[in-house]
Amino acid sequence: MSRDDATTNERDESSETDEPTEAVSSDPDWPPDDATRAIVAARTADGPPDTTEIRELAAAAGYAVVGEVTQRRREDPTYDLGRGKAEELMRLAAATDAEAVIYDGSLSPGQTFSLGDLLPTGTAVIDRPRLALKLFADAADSRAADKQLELARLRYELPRLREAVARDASEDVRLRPEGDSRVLDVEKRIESAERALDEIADDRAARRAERRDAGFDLVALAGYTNAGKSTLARRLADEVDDPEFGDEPELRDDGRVDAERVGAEGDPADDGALAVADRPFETLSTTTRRAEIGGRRTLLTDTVGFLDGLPHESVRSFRATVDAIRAADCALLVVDTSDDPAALHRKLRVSLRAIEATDGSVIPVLSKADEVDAYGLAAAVEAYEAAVADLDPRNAPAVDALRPPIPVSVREESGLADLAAAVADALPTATAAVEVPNGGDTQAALSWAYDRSVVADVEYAGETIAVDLAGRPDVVAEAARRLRAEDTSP
Ligand SMILES: Nc1nc2c(ncn2[C@@H]2O[C@H](COP(=O)(O)OP(=O)(O)O)[C@@H](O)[C@H]2O)c(=O)[nH]1
Ligand SMILES: [Mg+2]
Repeated sequence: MSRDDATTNERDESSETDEPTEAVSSDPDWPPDDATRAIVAARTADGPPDTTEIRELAAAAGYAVVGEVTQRRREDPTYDLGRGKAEELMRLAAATDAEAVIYDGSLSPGQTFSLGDLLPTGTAVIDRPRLALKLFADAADSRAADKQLELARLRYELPRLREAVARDASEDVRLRPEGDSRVLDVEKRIESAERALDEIADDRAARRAERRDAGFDLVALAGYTNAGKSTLARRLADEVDDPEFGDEPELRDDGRVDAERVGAEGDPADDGALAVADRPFETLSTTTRRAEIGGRRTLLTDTVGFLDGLPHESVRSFRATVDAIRAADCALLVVDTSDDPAALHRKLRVSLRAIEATDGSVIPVLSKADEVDAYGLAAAVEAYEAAVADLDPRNAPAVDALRPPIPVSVREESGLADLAAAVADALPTATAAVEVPNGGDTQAALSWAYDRSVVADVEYAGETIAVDLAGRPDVVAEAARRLRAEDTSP
């Protein structure tokens, strides 16, 4: 063992004792009888574990957190936590009658079973991916979302099922997991869910192509859960969409109403609205609305937020989100300015990794800029830039597509014009100038161009019309072709 290892071990041992478990609430009416009592457990190798997010997720999933056990230590192969800490967790679970242990991290199938064996009988072991799947289940609201969720679940369950089968069969070599009918069944269901999702993805891609042909630029909002994506989407949206675009029913009103509510934090009348917005997953379906941004006709897609600790394959299951972002002409990556630098760094890394490579450009939006003063904003920009510089493009390919960040506050209506200008600048643009005779046929071609918002200027000079076109390159080219086609002069 090297000297370094020995030092690590010393620190590990001391941290097992110097971080006491959290005292359980003394309020006799808490937790409510109907809530599932849970203990949160967390381990980090560096720095003290921060359980804020996992507690929020647990609460959103309907758990009452009645205790907490944390440890600063490197991973233990058996329990993830060190043995001593795991036993402390077991005693706390017994003392608090906890029905579940919510683990802030990803447990291997083996660790899940070992921890389950150690804990009082009947205590469920729920790691972060399982908790996320539970939250996703509440949010699934369309066939596509159901399929994505089913696939993510099956992929999560498969290695655990293999482990369970292997445990049962450890004495009997004939009962190996590969041949087990339950394992084969799950594998078959995974294949069929993948096929169904492929079809849905193909339909979506075809619809995106149609929308582009109709002159729309595709803009997607991406980012970590709770970053402020939906609020920004509602603020930017300028009209109600038709159901064909896959909107949630409650979003079919004018989006501005909800955006105004953002300013009402602390107003008891608006508690409900804020509570809903703070739920990590309002919906699993992507939502698309029309929005005129920087003079461009766009379709703005709000996506499901990313979440740390989801296994990569599970994120891939939510491909409606990933596809919408990757296929967008421009993605707005929403980063919460009010996060501390460490959280900002972590969330940016998770988001950029999930986006993977993208063909379009990515505009970082420093959201909730009203939460900080000028000094805090400068610090946030600095933290953002340090985080970007620190990211390895091999792990987070989308880092290469990043443009300069734009601070925005929907609450205070600041930065929105800068954002619009940045979007217009990022979108692919072509221009063309055509001079055509002023006639009925030209008017038809001109109105085609107007419908697709590519007419920048028109000048009538006697018999001829000079038209300046600007906008999506393919639409500009088609508009120019149609106008010239009407030009029958020799
Ligand atoms: N102070 C402040 N809060 C905001 C702003 N925009 C959004 N929020 C709040 O941030 C939380 C998450 O917003 P939401 O749009 O649901 O985030 P999403 O999960 O990324 O879609 C909500 O409580 C919003 O009210 C803003 O400009 N300023
Ligand atoms: Mg949202």
